[in-house]
Amino acid sequence: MDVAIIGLPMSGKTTVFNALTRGNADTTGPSEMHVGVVKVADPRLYVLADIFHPRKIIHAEVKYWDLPGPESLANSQGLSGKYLNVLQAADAFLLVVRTFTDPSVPHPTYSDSSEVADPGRDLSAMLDELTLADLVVLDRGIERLEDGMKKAKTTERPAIASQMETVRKAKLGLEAGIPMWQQQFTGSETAFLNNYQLLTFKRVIVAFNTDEDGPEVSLESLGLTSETSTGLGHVSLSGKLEADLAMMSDDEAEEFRTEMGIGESAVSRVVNASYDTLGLVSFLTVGEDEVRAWSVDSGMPAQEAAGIIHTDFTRGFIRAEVIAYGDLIRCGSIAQGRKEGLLRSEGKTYGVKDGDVINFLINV
Ligand SMILES: Nc1nc2c(ncn2[C@@H]2O[C@H](COP(=O)(O)OP(=O)(O)OP(=O)(O)O)[C@@H](O)[C@H]2O)c(=O)[nH]1
Ligand SMILES: [Mg+2]
Repeated sequence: MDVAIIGLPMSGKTTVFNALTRGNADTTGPSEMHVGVVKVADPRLYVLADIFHPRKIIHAEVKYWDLPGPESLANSQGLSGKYLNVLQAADAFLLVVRTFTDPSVPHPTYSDSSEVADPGRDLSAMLDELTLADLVVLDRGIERLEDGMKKAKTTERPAIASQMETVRKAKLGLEAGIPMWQQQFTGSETAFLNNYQLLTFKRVIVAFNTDEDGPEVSLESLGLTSETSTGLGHVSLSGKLEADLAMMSDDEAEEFRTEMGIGESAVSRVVNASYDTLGLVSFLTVGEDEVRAWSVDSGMPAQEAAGIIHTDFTRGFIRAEVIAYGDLIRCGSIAQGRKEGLLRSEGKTYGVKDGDVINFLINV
């Protein structure tokens, strides 16, 4: 999964990136792009490894892309510059919002120290940037369709007219503050709109970057409209503190967390919020070679899930042998699971659930 970290300049994007990836990216110099990979810790893999003794344990991974803040907020091209391709390729956005009050860190727009931390205002500004970037793309699309219409043969016109109607409908929705993912379209409308790679089709997880002793931020307290706040994932974390902890050994960091009364690490909270927001689950595969976790949309048809392991597996799919993780652990082996009737044979359309241990039978 690819997650692009976005947010206003100086909101703490690179600091949060360092906290998540145990990175050491510079937060003092000019802003650059960074990429880092984080393993999604899944303790079930270790339990399975005790049974199967695989050569390797492979965790699911999240790749984080740290981007510079939008170059100019006053400019509608803010998010459509040279990083647009990274934004378009991302599966989700982690939107860092400043909540820390430190007056020594300047805000890009507000200079009065009483104004630097206003999470509701800054979150809305960034969500508006995403919407604005999409509106620019759609306006350009409408222009192109209008040009096409002028040159089109009579027989081609109805198709162009219906595409135009789809784009206008999407535009109206965006102007009413409804992100693309929340708008209702038919299958063919969605297929056409996907050509535009619109940013608000993607889900957003907000990371409120708080002071070290800062309280959790509740979305409800920010006075956002329901169109804006619906479906946003969110976590509160102190980027600076978490980046410091990420530099320590696991034991040291754990001790520190216990002493300071800080809960779960930022990494696992952000990953959990991302999985919840995107509706992702993990299925597991086991064998002598590797024990591995794969993340998929909850309920993804088994045939499609097989294609994540290898694209050829979709075509060659015969059936899936599935046992729930808990059942497998209780039985102690696949053979015992089969004996007890807990290993099920499932077809192409079976919806994959979290913790399914799956063996795909493939015709290659
Ligand atoms: N007090 C405090 N300072 C922070 C926190 N997070 C980031 N900072 C400081 O804010 C400044 C900007 O942090 P960065 O992580 O570089 O912010 P950014 O969003 O990546 O900035 P650009 O890439 O320039 O847009 C740095 O001086 C950080 O040390 C925080 O949680 N608390
Ligand atoms: Mg940065």
